[in-house]
Amino acid sequence: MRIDILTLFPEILEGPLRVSLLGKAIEQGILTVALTNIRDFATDRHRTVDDEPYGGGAGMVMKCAPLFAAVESLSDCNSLDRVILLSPRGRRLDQAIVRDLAATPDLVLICGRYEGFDERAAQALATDEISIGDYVLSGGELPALVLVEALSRMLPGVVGDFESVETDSFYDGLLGPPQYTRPPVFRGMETPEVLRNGNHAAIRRWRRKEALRATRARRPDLLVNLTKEDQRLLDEI
Ligand code: 9D3
Repeated sequence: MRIDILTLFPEILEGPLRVSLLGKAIEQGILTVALTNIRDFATDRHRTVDDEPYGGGAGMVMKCAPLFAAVESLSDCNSLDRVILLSPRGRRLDQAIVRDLAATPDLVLICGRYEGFDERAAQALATDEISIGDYVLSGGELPALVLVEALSRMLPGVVGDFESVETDSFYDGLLGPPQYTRPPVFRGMETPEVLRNGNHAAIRRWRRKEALRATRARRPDLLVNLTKEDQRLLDEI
């Protein structure tokens, strides 16, 4: 998969892209991420990328021309099939969107700054507008990173087999169960006996029940499509 990211602050993204699972995916060539500085496509003496909003008001708006030129410069290496604005006005990102985008061979992500984009960029340049949630950030760079990390985990070979099998087919759609590691007792606090006695059927059942308990308590909105067995486990609690 190839992702082009257009930003006024490529430095925000450079470090995180080099590290951990994401860094490895890029190093192994499973994922290619190319950063483009939008300012490189401003043509005036001051390399202007923003301007005052028509109609007045606080803040500045990102100009169309550098954005369009930056996107068009990618046409040799990117199909431009999906051009995504990271914007607080976008659809809120979720795993279904991540899954859909991960099936696209190449993406363009455009990070907003200031008060946002000229609406003509949203209309004529972008195919999608995505937000990562209802809180105010200073720009689209961290949201782009969130999206890239979520996408990278969907690519074959990025996440280990054990982890993906466990999370996708077993606990899918629920919060995870509580987890413990050594020592068995820490400051008087015990780990559940069932997790240490080697009865794998009992462990599976305990984990499913605790995943259901946590989901009902914290995220009841996620409790859909329950099996009869899930309903029975919930009734036991
Ligand atoms: C406080 C200014 N707001 C007036 C209604 C609009 C606004 C413009 C630009 C708010 C934030 C931003 C900068 N944010 C992003 O570019 C952004 C973002 C976000 O702030 N939250 C969640 N997802 C995203 S994606 C891009």
